[in-house]
Amino acid sequence: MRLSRYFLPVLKETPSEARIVSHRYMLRAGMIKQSSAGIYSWLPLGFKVLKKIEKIVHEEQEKAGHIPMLMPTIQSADLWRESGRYDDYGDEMLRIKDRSGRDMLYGPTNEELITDIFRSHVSSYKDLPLTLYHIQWKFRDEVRPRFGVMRGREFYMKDGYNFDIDHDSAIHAYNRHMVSYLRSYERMGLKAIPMRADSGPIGGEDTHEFLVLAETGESEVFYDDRILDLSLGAEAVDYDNWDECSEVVKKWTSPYARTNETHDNALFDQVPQEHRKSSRGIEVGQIFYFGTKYSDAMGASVQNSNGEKVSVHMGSHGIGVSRLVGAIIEANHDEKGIIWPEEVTPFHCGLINLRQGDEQADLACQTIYDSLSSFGLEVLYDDRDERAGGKFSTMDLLGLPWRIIVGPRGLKNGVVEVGSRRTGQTEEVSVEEAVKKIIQIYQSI
Ligand code: 5CA
Repeated sequence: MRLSRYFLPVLKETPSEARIVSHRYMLRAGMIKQSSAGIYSWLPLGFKVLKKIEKIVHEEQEKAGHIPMLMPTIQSADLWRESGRYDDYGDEMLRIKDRSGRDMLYGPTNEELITDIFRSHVSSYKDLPLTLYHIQWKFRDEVRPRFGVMRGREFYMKDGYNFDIDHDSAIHAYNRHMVSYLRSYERMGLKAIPMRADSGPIGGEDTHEFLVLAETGESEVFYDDRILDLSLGAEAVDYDNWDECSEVVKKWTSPYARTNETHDNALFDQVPQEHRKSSRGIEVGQIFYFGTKYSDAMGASVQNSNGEKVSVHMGSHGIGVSRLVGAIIEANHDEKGIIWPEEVTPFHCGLINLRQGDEQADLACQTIYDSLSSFGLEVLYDDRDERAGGKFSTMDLLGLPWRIIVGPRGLKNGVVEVGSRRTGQTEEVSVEEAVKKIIQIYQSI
């Protein structure tokens, strides 16, 4: 993409309403624009990142055997009356009347809708286990929408729902979700810690939140810092294997890690003092097992192998897709701007032409642009007729992990500069080597 043809409304001034760094940078880098409190338009650059995160989530869910679908944003109140949550949910639910006076609502989550789909079509244990999920906009009329996309009123969420014949099978689904979530966050370059949490209005006993440590996080967290040494890495986990999934979950849930809602001082005191840490965190996902809460209330049952009718065991599992954009920035930035991890960067490489209109420089840039593009890499080419300083600071703000700088002086010596946004390290190499280097970096991911 040529910057001269893109829509990238970069702000020079720091917007005064933005109190945390991710919100500031998202506004300044032209990623989002507020439309009303807690509701945002995703401008082209922000939209690209949102889609990259969504893609990772889809890929990891499908690997775990979970099936994608799409449910509507607007739901009928009748289903929520069946579960009893229409009254319980309170002012956070946006309630709407259609032209015939029927009560509708903008979905804050989808347990009722999915349970209705399930009970309409599934009646035998032979169709289980089943996990369906979608990625869809949600609305919660938060008392205090703030921090940009971190606590929005309208936000993009992956929510998945498992249906299982018994407790054991549902726990396997819970474990599969934990593993696939850990995998997803790792791919986004994030360290997210599963923490025992409180289930709130969703209900149920077993629940973990996934928290990314950040000073600006809204949750207070307590943990044994040895959990930070854990990573899934390349470890293969067979999602169909109960024991394997359970082992991973045991490993990740053994060190003490809790949010303030479930924090237990006596237990925490048993962690050696040098490993006892408390800080703040951003909740980027939560998984729940709630047994037969919704299936009992809404009559979602199947025949088991003895021909008896039993309520299915369920859980629901959410990832804050739009919140993740902010969380990734909170975890990856410096005073100049964002530093995108390679997996979610909106463009793979920035290209700066120091002397637009110089025949050699223009030609070298075009060669680099075409070569990287033909490998399927996305390049943001700053081809504007602007001073170098302005181009550098825009690139720093946008945070593309790699950049190539092309100027007439370097070209005279047969070199261009390749630089890493994260380390600031640069090297001078030929045009061909620069292209090769960027391709190699992305091939290794
Ligand atoms: N039904 C369950 C699981 S699908 C559920 O709704 N869980 S949740 O309430 O924990 O939401 C899932 C994730 O959505 C949260 O972990 C958080 O990352 C994200 N989220 C929740 N509220 C907001 C909000 N107001 N703005 C942005 N993201 C949010």
